[in-house]
Amino acid sequence: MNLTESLLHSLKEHGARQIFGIPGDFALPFFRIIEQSKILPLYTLSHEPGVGFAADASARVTMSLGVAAVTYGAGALNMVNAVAAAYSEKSPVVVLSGGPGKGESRSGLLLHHQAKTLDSQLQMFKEITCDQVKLDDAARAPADIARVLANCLRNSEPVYIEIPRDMVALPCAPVIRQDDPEIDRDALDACVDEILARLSQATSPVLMAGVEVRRFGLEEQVALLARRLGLPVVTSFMGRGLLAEHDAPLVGTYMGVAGLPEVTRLVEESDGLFLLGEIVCDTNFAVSETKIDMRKTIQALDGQVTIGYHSYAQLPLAALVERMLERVEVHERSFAVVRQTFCYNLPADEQCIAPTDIATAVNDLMARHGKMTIASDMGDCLFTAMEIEQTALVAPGYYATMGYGVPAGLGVQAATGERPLILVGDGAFQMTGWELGNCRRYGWDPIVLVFNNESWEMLRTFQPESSFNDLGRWDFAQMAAGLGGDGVRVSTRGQLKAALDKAVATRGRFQLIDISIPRGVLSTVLQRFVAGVKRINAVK
Ligand code: TPW
Ligand code: MG
Repeated sequence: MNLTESLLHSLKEHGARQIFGIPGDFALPFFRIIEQSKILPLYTLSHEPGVGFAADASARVTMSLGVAAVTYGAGALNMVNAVAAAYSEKSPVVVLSGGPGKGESRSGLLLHHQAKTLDSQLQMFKEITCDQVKLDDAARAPADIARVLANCLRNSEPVYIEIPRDMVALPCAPVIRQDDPEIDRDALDACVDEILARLSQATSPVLMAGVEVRRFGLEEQVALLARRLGLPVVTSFMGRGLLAEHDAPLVGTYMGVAGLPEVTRLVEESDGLFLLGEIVCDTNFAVSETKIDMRKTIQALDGQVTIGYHSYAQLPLAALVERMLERVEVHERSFAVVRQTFCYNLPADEQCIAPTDIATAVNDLMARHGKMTIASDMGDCLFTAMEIEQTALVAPGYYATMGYGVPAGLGVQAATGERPLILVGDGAFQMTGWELGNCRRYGWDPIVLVFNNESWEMLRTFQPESSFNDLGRWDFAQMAAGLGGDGVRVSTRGQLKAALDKAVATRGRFQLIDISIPRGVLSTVLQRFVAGVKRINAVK
């Protein structure tokens, strides 16, 4: 076995299902081994941000490693934003980068793709990954790979592996997977005692489920725990889509001033808020008029539990949930939860289309044809997704990068084989929409809804006086044919309905619906968000 094969087998053993990538001269040798060894399928895309986003989405949707393979410098540095997004939203992406051979590094010449020093790239990725290795020693490589991949899964954060191009084919031993570290059972029990006592003293406890619940594959256990404890469950904006396929007492999505008042009240008035795997960030929590006192909550995140003013270190979420389930008596409490309601039955009339109509049309579609996984970009499309019934969702709800939606949808279809629904604004489509051109080669056929308001509308909402937010009309429907798919432009609700029906019925080619939305027309959720933010800012 050579070094690259040893790495590929280990990636597969740790849960990777495929590799997304773009080669370059520093990466050609290891790409050759990826292709010839057939250990993992390789999907090449067109631009490195797309590679990073596809790998990130595949990690999120399969709850295991996503792999992004690139060349040194121009390739890897093109992917910094996507990896930063994965880091901040806790997606376990493995960056595989080619690198200068050991011999070349000593040549004394500057090498092409080199930024400042030969290690500049490694230094940059240190900032946005939880562990790194340069595989420049074949004897040490198996232990290094085992450590890095274990950390990737344990922390659910990206890692960086650089392969000098003259190392790829050296003989190498297989990687032996690391055992998980021992857990301090006494600390775990003390922690569980304290949490259960707090929750039972509270008059209105609430469980808020965050992305770590999905990253660590705990949705079923958390749904069961909530039922046993009789706790209503909410997700955050970032956690939207969690527990959608599980029997949890799910009330809705907490969005402070932008959310439904009953969900906002439930969370903000709770005297026992249990944040399970929740990223404590502004998009999840800053949009509130009543500031939540984090010191009064119970927070389990990043392998530690914080209760009030003290913390228990090194308690992984899975161990915590498992122990809580063992400790809570087996009978399940039934209690009434008021669930969010959604709109159905879009009239097939001549009216122009508002974002909320798209949510209704998607609800109709899923009611008839079954639920689909949604990949959404940043923009009003993501706020509109909050008006779509609970279904699996991958989206950059916290880091909020544009360009995510299309490549994420491709990542979802590659990883699961299932046809996704992609929601994307015209501005974001301009960034990464071209990646759809790769669908034909691989047989992917996503349904793509472009929210085309000829505008950076979210920005206009906050600063209406700036005309630089006008984008002009791009005819995305026309472009679809050139990219190997079918495109149609719609501007009335009747046309939207008909186009969606046709898209669902047509398999084998991507289906793009370019939806004209008048400028200034926002989803109901984004309207509430903007009004709320303006209210909060007026008080400050
Ligand atoms: C990579 C900043 C946030 S929202 C937005 C911009 C430019 C406008 C989005 O326009 P789009 O959607 O896609 O047409 P909509 O509904 O608002 O009309 N660069 C990156 N990420 C972000 N978030 C920005 C800039 C931004
Ligand atoms: Mg737009």
